[in-house]
Amino acid sequence: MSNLSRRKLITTGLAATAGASGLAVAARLALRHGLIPPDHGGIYGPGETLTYAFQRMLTRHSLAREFPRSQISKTPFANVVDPLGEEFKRLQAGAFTGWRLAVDGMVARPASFSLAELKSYPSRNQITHLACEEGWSFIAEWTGVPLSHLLHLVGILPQARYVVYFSIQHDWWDSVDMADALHPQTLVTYGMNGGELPVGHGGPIRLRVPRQLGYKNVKYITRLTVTDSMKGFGQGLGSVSPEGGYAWYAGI
Ligand SMILES: Nc1nc2c(c(=O)[nH]1)N[C@H]1C(S)=C(S)[C@@H](COP(=O)(O)O)O[C@H]1N2
Ligand SMILES: [Mo]
Repeated sequence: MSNLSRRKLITTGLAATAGASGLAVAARLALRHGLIPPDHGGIYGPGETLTYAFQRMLTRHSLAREFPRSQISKTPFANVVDPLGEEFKRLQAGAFTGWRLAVDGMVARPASFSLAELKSYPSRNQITHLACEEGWSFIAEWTGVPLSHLLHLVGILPQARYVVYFSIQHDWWDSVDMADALHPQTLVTYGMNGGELPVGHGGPIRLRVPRQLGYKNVKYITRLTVTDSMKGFGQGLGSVSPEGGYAWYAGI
C-alpha cells in the first residue's frame, strides 16, 4: 500500500470510528499502545503525533528494503565526524580489544560485551541503504548481531519502552522505541562490505537502524540503556536531534 493511500485510510478510519472527539479517543489509544513520541510537545502537533502513532501501528513489522550485492555503492560516503579524542585513540591503538558495550537500565541482568563477545553471537548480514537528512545516501552490506539478541540476553523488563544508545562522542546519543529495538534488521554492527567496520563509518561498533535516517545510526556506541521514559535524558525529547530541530522519529 502506498503511503498516500495508507494515510487516507488512517484519516478516514479515524474519523469514522472516533467521530468528532476523534483526537481525544485516538490519543488515548496511542498512549495505551506506547505510541507517543518523546518529542511530541515540540514540533509535533496532536495531528502529527497521531499520524506517527498509526503509522507505527501499521508498520512495526515492515522490513527496510534489502538489495543484491551488485547494488553496493562503490565509494560509500563517510560523514565527517568531530575528532575522536584520547580515549578512542587509546582503544584504537589496542585494536579495540578493550572496547565494551554496556547494557543497563530496565534489564534483569546488566552486562557489558567486548567486541569478541559481540562477534561470537549469531550474526546477520544485510545490504541496506543509509540516507542522510542532507540528501546523500549509499548502499552497503552491514554485519552485526541483532540488537534483539543482546536484549534477550540481558532480559528486558516488561515496562521497557525505549532503548537509549550512547557514543564515545558524548554529544551523540539517540533512542528507539521497542518496535525498532526488537526489529530483526536493527543491528549492532561491527562489519561492513565484508571487512571490519571502518572508523569513518562508526567502527568498531555502530547501531544500524535501517528503517530510519542516517542520524539515528549512531557511531562508536559504548552503552545501551533500557528505560520506560525519556525524562532525565538530555532535555527529555528522546535524543539530541529534536534538541537541534530534527525529529526524534526519522522513519523512511
Ligand atoms: N557518533 C556519531 N554518529 C553519527 C554521526 C556523528 O557525527 N557521530 N553522524 C550521523 C549522521 S548525521 C549520519 S547521516 C550518519 C552518516 O553515516 P556514514 O558516515 O556511515 O555515512 O552517521 C550518523 N551517526
Ligand atoms: Mo546525516
